[in-house]
Amino acid sequence: MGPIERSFASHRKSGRIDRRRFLRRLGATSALGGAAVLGGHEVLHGAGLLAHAQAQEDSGGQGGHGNNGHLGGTVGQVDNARNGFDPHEILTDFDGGEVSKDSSGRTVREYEFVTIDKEIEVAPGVFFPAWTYNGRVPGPTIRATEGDRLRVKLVNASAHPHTIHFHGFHSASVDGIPGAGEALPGESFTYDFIAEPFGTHLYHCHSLPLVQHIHRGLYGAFIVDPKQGRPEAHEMVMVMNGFDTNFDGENEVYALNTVAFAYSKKPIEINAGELQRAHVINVTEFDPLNSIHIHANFFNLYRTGTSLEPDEFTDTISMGQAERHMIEFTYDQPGHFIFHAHVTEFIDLGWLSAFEVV
Ligand SMILES: [Cu+2]
Repeated sequence: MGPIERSFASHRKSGRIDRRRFLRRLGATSALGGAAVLGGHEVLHGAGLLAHAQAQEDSGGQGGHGNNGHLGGTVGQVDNARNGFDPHEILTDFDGGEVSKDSSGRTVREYEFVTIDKEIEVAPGVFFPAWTYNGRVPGPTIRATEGDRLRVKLVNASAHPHTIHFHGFHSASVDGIPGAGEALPGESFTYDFIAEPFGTHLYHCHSLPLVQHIHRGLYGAFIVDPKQGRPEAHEMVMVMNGFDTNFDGENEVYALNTVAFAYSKKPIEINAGELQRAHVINVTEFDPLNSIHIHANFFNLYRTGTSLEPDEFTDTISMGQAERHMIEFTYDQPGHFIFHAHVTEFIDLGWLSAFEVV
């Protein structure tokens, strides 16, 4: 048994109610029409997560809603309008900011990020008290070209101090840590730096306690394109995240871009023969690893997106927290192809997705 397995094993023996039983109990509660108050923090009502998957297991694994009912899922729909964001839009809404040129002719991209405390629905009927950049989790996907100047203004409209810490090169004064770029409630701070090196990066809050500030939802993708560009492709951002909805130090819900099963209930439509490029970023707290595996295909892996040539050709990659990679693949034939975490427990808890290749 390696250190990671040992860590999982000791975690499970800790005497807490494990998260599967938690969700099954929750399903049973909601089936009786009740509402659950958990940990003094959360009101969860109508939750069918896992209970549905379990019911299907019990009935021989058949039945189902959507395209992958036999693999589990949730009953009902998350209200994207109430959340204020749609995972299907987050996939491709690259934000180039407010663009201008400085006196030297350099491209300047300006952004305003407002931190807002907001309850979001991460699975049907399962709510999480998030801290957000601009009301969404993950935050806006910043997209720049290597050498562009970024000016990102953080406006803190929440109840806690926050920062934006960018992975990439910048001066110490804009590192986005307490003492160097932290905005107290009601205050603001502007991070001004050059976007480099090129790659698939991330940003996140770095106020203390760090686990709280990241896990609550203060993170997002930061994509820096190489000056010479890359081949034409359909690009997507996939942030692997998890939510500890009862604040017991374990995630109860896993997802790509926040909403459990969003892309298995409504698969991502892609074209056969078209190059797909996904920027995959792991921000999952409380678990040492997350992973991605695509079915019936392999991908070219560009580690951290910092190279023009692939590092590896594979179908599964495991990632520690803040690790991120660019993957490229093409489906030649139409069909329904799932992709998911290969930390398989996460599948049942929401990290199951699918492509509909047309
Ligand atoms: Cu914060």
